[in-house]
Amino acid sequence: MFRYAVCASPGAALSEPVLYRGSLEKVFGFAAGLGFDGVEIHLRDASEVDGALLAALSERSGVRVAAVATGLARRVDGLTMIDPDAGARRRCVERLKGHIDLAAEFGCPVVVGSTRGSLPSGEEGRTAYRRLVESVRELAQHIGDRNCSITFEAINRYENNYLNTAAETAAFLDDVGDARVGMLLDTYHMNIEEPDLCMAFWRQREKVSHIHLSENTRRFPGSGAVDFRRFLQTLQTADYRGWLSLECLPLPDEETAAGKGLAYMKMIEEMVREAAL
Ligand code: LER
Ligand code: MN
Repeated sequence: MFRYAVCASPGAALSEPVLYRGSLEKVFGFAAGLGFDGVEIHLRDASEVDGALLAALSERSGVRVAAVATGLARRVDGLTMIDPDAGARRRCVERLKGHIDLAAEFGCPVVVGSTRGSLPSGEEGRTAYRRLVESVRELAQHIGDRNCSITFEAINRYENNYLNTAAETAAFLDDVGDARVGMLLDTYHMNIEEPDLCMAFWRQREKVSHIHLSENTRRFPGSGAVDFRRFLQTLQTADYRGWLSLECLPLPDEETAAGKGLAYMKMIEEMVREAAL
């Protein structure tokens, strides 16, 4: 059985692909009611949430904290690990260490992606890339031997101008060279960047530690053109053990998107498992 999570955030803008906004009580209540196994929490800063409250809500609802995501640190506060200003780079790395400390309390991965920024051209770009490698190594070292990891996301070219495909991201992970850093694949970004989603996943299956699900339109699974049946078949063949996290726009509204998206994925999973018998 795959494990499904839903993305939520206390303060994200409506344009962000998270399904639930607002109080954590509401988020965990909805997630439990709909049958999700986990909640992926998107935060600009770890101080936005109280770790003890999060632990109590998770315990009470039986819904796990699936991941802590960091992209809002860039999209709201403009922080990147490649900023030409050394002070701004440091603020970004320290901010992400806060996310790691929170995630480590729950033994879950930290999603890192948007804070890589976009590279300038030429020598400056090569310097910025080296800074990114160094920063991600520093973050991995910050994890130490705690039960946590970084899952680094391949993101489409319109949001970040490098590390767009699974293969490019795999080469970056080789440069980082730390087993605590794996790969996140997101079907929305893959649909833009990859000729074949299943092949892209299959080639990097040893590295993939987390998956975001949404349609080509970034709406809930089952409302668009992504072939989730073939995708789940591929995950099953690869014996994928990470989370499947619904990272979709709250359209037409959050409950419809979360409810229909999860029901669709579970139905597809059942079909795939029965076909394999
Ligand atoms: C973050 O997981 C992501 O996929 C970004 O595209 C959010 O804008
Ligand atoms: Mn994503």
